[in-house]
Amino acid sequence: MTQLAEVKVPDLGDFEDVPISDVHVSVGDRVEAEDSLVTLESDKATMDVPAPSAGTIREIKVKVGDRVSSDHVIALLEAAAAAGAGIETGIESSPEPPPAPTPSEPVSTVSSQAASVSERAATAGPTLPASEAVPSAATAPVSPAPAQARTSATGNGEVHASPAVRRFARQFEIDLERVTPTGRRGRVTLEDVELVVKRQIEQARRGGLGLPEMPEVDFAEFGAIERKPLSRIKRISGPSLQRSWLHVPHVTQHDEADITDLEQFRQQNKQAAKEQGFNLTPLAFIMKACVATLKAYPEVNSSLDRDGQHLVYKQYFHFGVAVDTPDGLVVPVVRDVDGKSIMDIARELAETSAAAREGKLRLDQIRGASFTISSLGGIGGTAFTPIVNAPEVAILGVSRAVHKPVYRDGEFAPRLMLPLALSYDHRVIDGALAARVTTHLCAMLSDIRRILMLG
Ligand code: CAO
Repeated sequence: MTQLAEVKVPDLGDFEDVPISDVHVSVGDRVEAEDSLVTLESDKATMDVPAPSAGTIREIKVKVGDRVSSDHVIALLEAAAAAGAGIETGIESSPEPPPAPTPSEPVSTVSSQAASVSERAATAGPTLPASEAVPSAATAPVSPAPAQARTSATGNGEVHASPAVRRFARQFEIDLERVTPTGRRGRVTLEDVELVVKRQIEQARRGGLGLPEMPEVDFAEFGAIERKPLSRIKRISGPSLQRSWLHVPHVTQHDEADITDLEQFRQQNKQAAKEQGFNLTPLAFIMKACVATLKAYPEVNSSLDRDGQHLVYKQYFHFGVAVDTPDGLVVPVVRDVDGKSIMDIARELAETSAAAREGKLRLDQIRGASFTISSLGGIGGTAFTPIVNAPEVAILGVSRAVHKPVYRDGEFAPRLMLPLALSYDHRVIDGALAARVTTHLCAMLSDIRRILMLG
């Protein structure tokens, strides 16, 4: 004969009218003994009501939000042949009274697990609230089935985890579906979630990128060494370079500008500059050309707003210029490049780079850049990929100009080609825009008249 049995809320001790936070089964579901049927969740405790035996759910008498107390009937279970454990009176009563339930996992296990999590979380990060413990485990008599915190596989593809684990995961905003379960029958255990929490804390500690630690190497093992402190500049610039490198998705666009005519013009005017006490280098022309290009493509002179949803377009053209000093890289700022003549820029470049090398820059001389240029042209090299000086979104790297045979008008001609490398923040600048920017810049530099027209 079919045996339908009432599954009741076990003795909850002092707890009454506890809301049901989850119903895990539907009518017709086959369940195994101890599968969680519903979860009760008060502000002090969370507990599962498990199936007392294997069987099929024939009726569900509660829904999420219902409030229940001890002995409230939550479902009718058609027990499998030899079942009966924990089932209250059979409606079509079974011939034998059911034996007392034997929980496969002592309830106290949950409390001790929760405690161990609390202890570890306290050292690693936010602490767990006391409500994580299951008071009924310690105080309530267990009848007819224990208010135990466990969920087991129901074969429907859901994540299986106890309420304590679910609650813990919720508090740390961990998606249980992304936790690798190691428990019995594919259950997610507290330890599994703890592992994820630990990893996230570790990740946050390393700037959110989950970088593996660099191994420590004892170089003295391999030969003589000398240990010297980093310069103050390197100690300051290092972390900010690393921050930019890690935060900004970098791409570098390369191009070459034909500066043959520009160089001719520069040579014609070098002496005049020298007489005024400074060197007229290609950099002053490049800076002026950059103003025109940034005006044409204002995104390059922008920054991402802190909310990540807006761009801040700067209507000023203050250019950082990377200066190589004996103590490391310094980036003084030439302000309002748009309003200055090429000679003025060259003069200011000479002054600020001298001040940088002497360590005499004031704070206001190194702040407020909207775009940066790093020129290694005076030193050598064919190309490099500069790091964006975040929160700026682009930086121009300039390498040494060399004469190359360029095919023009049906023949090869020697032209002075200047290698350019525009590194940019790909969140703000698309590749197509970057290519347009360098093309524009090359056009400006290739025709000195265009730069001179800028005033
Ligand atoms: N191609 C060919 N020659 C170039 C050139 C280029 N791209 N750039 C400069 N030159 C020439 C100059 O014209 C000058 O020669 P002349 O005296 O015959 O005209 C010579 O090289 C030296 O120039 P400079 O380097 O003294 O002057 P600059 O204006 O080009 O650069 C400054 C100034 C401060 C940027 C530079 O001195 C400097 O420090 N560069 C290093 C920047 C750096 O370290 N960047 C790396 C950052 S990432 O780690």
